[in-house]
Amino acid sequence: MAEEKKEKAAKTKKVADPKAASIDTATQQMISRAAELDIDTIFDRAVSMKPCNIGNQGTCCKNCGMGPCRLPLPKSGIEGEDNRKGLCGATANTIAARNFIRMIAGGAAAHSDHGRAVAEVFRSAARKETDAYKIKDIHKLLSIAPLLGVEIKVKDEEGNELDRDIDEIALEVAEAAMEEWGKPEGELKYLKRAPEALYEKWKKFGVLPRNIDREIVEIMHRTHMGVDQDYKNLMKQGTRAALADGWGGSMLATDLQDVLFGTPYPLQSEANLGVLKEDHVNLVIHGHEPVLSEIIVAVAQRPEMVEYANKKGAKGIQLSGICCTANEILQRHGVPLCGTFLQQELAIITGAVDAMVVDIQCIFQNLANVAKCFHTKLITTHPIAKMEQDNVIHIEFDEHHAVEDAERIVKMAIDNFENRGSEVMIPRQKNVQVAGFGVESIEYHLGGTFRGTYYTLNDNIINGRIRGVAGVVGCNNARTKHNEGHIEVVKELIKNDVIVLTTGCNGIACAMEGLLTPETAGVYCGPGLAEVCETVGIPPVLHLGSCVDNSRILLAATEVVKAGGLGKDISDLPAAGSAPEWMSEKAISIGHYFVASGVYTVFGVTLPVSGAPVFQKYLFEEFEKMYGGMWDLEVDPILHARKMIAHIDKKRKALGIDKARDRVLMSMEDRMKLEA
Ligand code: SF4
Ligand code: MSK
Repeated sequence: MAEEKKEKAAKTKKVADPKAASIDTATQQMISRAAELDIDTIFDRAVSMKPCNIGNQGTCCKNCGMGPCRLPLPKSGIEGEDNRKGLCGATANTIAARNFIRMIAGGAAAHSDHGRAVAEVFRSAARKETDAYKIKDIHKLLSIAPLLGVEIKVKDEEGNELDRDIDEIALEVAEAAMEEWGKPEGELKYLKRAPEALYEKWKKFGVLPRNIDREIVEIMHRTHMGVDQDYKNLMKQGTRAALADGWGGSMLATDLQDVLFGTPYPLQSEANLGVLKEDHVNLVIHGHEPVLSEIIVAVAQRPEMVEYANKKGAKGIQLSGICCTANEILQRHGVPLCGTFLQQELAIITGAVDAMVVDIQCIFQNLANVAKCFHTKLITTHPIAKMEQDNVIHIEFDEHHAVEDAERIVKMAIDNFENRGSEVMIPRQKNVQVAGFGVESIEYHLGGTFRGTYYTLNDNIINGRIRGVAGVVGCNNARTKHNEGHIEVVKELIKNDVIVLTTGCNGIACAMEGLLTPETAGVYCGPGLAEVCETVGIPPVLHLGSCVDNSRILLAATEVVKAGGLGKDISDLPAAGSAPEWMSEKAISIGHYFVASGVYTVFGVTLPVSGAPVFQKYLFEEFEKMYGGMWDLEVDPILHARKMIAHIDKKRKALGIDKARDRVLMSMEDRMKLEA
């Protein structure tokens, strides 16, 4: 009977259509291979399991044992008073706002805890408790020290200013940074890095974050049954926590990583599953924190390790990455990107991955089930991120024995090379990319050695060659076609002379598509942007790193404000934000700190607020009156990009620089569609 049932289930099992699942041919190929091998992937699960409609609308509350209370929007809509209530009387607005800010708390916690882990390693390095990490970028250390209240000069007895000892500065920076997570009073120190007008807005609306942890804890308190019941007041706390992420935890993570591991500068690499090599040991690194992967990169390059791999019959060791750990080691070492979030199972299905090492965030539990079908060793490394399956090896990483941990992992991958099955299938697709941009390199490339500022970028925005700036970031989402939204949005933007700053999986998608090369400019860009890119030799899509590196976008926008001519606040800039295929709570936190920093931010796929129209209106319209930025949702990628362009044009008009552009690229019909 059981066998019969199994057979029936196998016959009725829904499998993904590769062409409908992804625009990427390597991904399509591997989805087909998974089906041939009868291995279940996220693409199959997405076609066999529908999302919950009420959760999707944001109006399911399970914050107490009397629920879940489910408040779907009636099919006919709401006419007159909205009488929907949970058992306790919570309205749809309250429930949706609570759920929304709990997502912000989840995202801010993930980014900020990542930042804290880096700060702890930084402190160990500053205290000389570990030999594995050293301060690499002294210049950056000296630039952030004063922002954290650490003096970089001392006065001698005669009043002469002398340089302070670097180790002393590093230790004080480490301690000052750690304080930001839990200091008992005051506000986050980095908030003053924002344009003054923006800081004053935050102050006026009472959303200056006090410390990072407190804002997250307070969300959990306020959203507990029977506490905060006003969606506006709930969002005030959501705003505080999101700002504590963007201008706190994430920004500290980026800065301390740059000081420890080096500030990225542009370099060349490759992207997509085709970076795996059949005759090499393939070690794939996946997750978010670069503290372990940095050491793995160093260990894997050691001649004795390469020799060991040769002895085992491999030509060398090929490191590659998935998700944001990948972006971290790409931007500092040129390690190629193996794929985006949705390609993690597919990498193992090539049969060529000897070991996959994961740290935190965005890791599918199903990796363990897929790894079981192959020789791949799956290694978890973080005490807060383990898996229950028995084929998973846990090597707990610690900065005090970082090198030994990395050596064990690299050796394990090498030793496993000989266990590969004969059925290896690596797609050939890969593309060249230039990545590793940041606030400093944009200044250099678009400002030049003499000026070293953002004036040239501003000039090009003012004269209209560059119509505006877009930050396009975020995940893949299995509820929509893999990479389609990312690529169509970005192509539409650059076609209309909007320069794109990218991070996260959008950066990986663009790299796979070949959009991260200077040559792309001549193919896909409007004439203005193409001219600028060709003159300075940069791609029209600048890869700024991982999810925490969205803080680089905030700082780049601040530099543009400072350079002058484009208003006094980030909200004055002809700029917009986007996450076409978001899925993670971190994306909601990022989206909200962009909005609260003055950026019009459009999400694709879905947004869990549609079941509470009043709350949605608050986010989509009323936020603009306070912070200058607001949320939007647009599923169609072309309309998504065009809404961003329309906002950029609105800002150009307000600045009086709309006349500089004589080309009208959107037809009246297009505009009417947008206004409808
Ligand atoms: Fe229902 Fe109120 Fe409990 Fe939420 S808090 S589950 S709305 S009774
Ligand atoms: S990895 S958070 S899927 S961008 Fe940062 Fe990609 Fe989103 Fe994870």
